[in-house]
Amino acid sequence: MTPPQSSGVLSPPTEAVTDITIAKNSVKKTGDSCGCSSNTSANAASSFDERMRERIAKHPCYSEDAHHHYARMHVAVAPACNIQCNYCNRKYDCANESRPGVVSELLTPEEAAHKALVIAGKIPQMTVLGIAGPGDPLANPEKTFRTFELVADKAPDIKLCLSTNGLMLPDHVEKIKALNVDHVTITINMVDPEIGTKIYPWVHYRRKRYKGLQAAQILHERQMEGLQALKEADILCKVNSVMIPGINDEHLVEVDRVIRENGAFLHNIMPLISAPEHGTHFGLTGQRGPNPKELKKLQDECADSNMKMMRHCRQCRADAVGLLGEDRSQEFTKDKFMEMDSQYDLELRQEVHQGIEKFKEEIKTAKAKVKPSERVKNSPKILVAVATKGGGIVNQHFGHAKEFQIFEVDANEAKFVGHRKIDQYCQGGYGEDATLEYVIKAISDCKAVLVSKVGECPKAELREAGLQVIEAYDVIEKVAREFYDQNVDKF
Ligand code: CLF
Ligand code: SF4
Repeated sequence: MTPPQSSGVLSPPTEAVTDITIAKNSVKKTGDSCGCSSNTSANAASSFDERMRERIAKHPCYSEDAHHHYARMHVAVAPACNIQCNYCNRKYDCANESRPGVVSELLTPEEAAHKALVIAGKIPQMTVLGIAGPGDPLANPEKTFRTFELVADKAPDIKLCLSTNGLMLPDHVEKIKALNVDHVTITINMVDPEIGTKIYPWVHYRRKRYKGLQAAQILHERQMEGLQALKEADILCKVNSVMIPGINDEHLVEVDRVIRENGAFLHNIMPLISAPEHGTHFGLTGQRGPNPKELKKLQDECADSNMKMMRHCRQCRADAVGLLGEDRSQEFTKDKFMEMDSQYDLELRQEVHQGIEKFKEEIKTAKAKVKPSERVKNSPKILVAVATKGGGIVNQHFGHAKEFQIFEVDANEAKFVGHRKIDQYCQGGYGEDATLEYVIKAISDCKAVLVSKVGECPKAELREAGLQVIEAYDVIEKVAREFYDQNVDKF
């Protein structure tokens, strides 16, 4: 088939915004920009919606839309933890908010604040500073809050974010509010302490170690108390849940219901990543994680319950830097960033953000153009795999992709539903056959792969495996919907 034609290409909003180039389309306002896949009731007060939209518009985790454009960074200032999770090995970063098996460089609050200012200057689309480990931020409250104070003082436009297991959250909500931290994540894996006993062997609470049911009971009560307190303080709360097949997978529907009733804004169900080499209890006992199909099924089930569902989490590390799908932490190791000067410039940052917002409007226009005027019922749904460097554009060479974004497409829309990590096919200018086989396997449930370019060899093999190859440089949803319309009779 003929690939959908690009309608021309714009330059990035500023040179400082690296890797963001989008296709040019006429600007026309459309309504929703919230981004998280959701079914918010249509008659919700529009001023409330507008305020909410503003609060999440530049947070790459709280808004799926924002994650194509804005970056986050983490600083690893919080080494201690006060509980034990069976999927965690304390030699590594907190697995509630990080990929297991990763070790971050521990920083003092002063070093962390300097790093944040350096990166705010070098990557102006970095809008959020998160503290997510390597232990639990609220088991290290002085270091966590000192870091936030230092950054807020010098860089007031950076949003502050923290992620906690929740055990000490009720004690700190007032301070969190006072520091203007508007986004807090609690990892809640159960609302039934019996199930909790299979996940948490102990908790350390008020100078005493508790085990078994009592430990899980304390953790559960403190998490619920913390969630309530965040709601009362009007702080946006995301809940992370680790999906552990055979332990809490079926139970997470109930968790979803309870957290929603208690005011959580967003639910992020993450797959357990478990391997013997991580040295965790689950890794050593052979506990498996869910496959992408199982994860999506559970996410769909919970999304049906009207809860906003996060599907774009990358389980990033405690010193992550960049857009969610990329990892630039190695550019900013301690030996490097301590040699760099802070070039934080509020005006420049605001200019860059205005450019990004303009581009987002154009993307919305492109999406609106491929939307049918009336909703089509019962059209078949398919998946497509997309190679992108960000910006909401098909703009990456097949051989350079380290992940594919997965979009579910039907006659009405193309919706982001997840991502698949892969090894890069092209290494040192050559394609690896074994890698290609693995890549094809990772996206074998997709009907097409959308890329900016692909070599003849991998193209032939992808086609042989039943995947159509679409080469384009344009807005993802536009390319995906056009592919769908041109091939719908084959699905
Ligand atoms: Fe970091 Fe977490 Fe804040 Fe985001 S991450 S503290 S909410 S700024 Fe985001 Fe990373 Fe997933 Fe976390 S992709 S692991 S959800
Ligand atoms: Fe590990 Fe995080 Fe659990 Fe603490 S809360 S045990 S650091 S996964």
